[in-house]
Amino acid sequence: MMLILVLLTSCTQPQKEEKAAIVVGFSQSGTESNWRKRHTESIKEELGKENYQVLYRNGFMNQERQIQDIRTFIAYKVDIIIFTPLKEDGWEPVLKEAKDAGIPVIITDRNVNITDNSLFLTHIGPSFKAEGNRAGLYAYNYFKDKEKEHINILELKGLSSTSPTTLRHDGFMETIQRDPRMNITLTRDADYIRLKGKEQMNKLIEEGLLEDIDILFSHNDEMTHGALDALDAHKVKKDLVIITIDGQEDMITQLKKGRINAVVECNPNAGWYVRNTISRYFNNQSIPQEIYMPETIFSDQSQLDAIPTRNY
Ligand code: GZL
Repeated sequence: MMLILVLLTSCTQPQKEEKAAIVVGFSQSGTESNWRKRHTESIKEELGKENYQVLYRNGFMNQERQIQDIRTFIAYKVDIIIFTPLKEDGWEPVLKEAKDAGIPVIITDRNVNITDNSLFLTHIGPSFKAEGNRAGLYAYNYFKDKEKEHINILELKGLSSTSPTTLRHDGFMETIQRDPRMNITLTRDADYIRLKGKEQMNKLIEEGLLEDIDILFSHNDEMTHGALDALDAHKVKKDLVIITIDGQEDMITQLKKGRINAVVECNPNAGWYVRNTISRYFNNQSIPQEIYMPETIFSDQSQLDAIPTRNY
């Protein structure tokens, strides 16, 4: 009797549907800096706290590869796509494919240059223009009470046609124009890469072009490290105001040593914001079109021993 009872209940009781785990496709642009590595870790760590299945692809700074990665996610029918665009253009077709497949897309860190905002759910990232503003404001305040006829600036720029490079430059220009003595007299591209920063600075030193430069404004810490490597290699002893962006631990160390003047923070810890946005999406809660990360600036005016340890 008992056996029949067990068989009956087990057959009649519907098997509890195991809710399939949400599948997240995460396409990262590359691994060019410690900042980027932290950005990746932060997102993976936070998504790991949910029982999501995460498919991670590294685009190795190759947009074509990244587009293929996103197409793989679409073919795999993931539930949502997170991606950091290497550059700002060329994304419309694949974002349209994702939309046609009914897959929402969250853009993190760098942004895309598209007109149709329905092609993505939201952008989660820094305010690159504000970072440029803070860098320029530091430069302006540093020289405002100093007697000097001209203030010449060398700008080490990140990868071209990317939102951080464009907006950091625009933000910097916006604030230095308060001082007519200030001008960017030299610009070099180093793609956010340490070795390229070193190569560009080596060339400028060898060509004698560093002589008239008062300020180095560098779009990220990796390129600044490269520039410092070149200055050391050539034993350059020159008063140079150095302003950099990211806030890597090893750059805060240089700030504390007095080697550089200001580190504008670019917050890589997007993980919690991405996790929260995915949760809001699947719970049908509202999501703003733009989610900015909190950031600040550390400089020789800050209480250096109060700067929180960086996790990148
Ligand atoms: C900015 C990010 C930039 C960092 C660099 O959010 O895209 O790319 O500033 C990184 O370190 O290479």
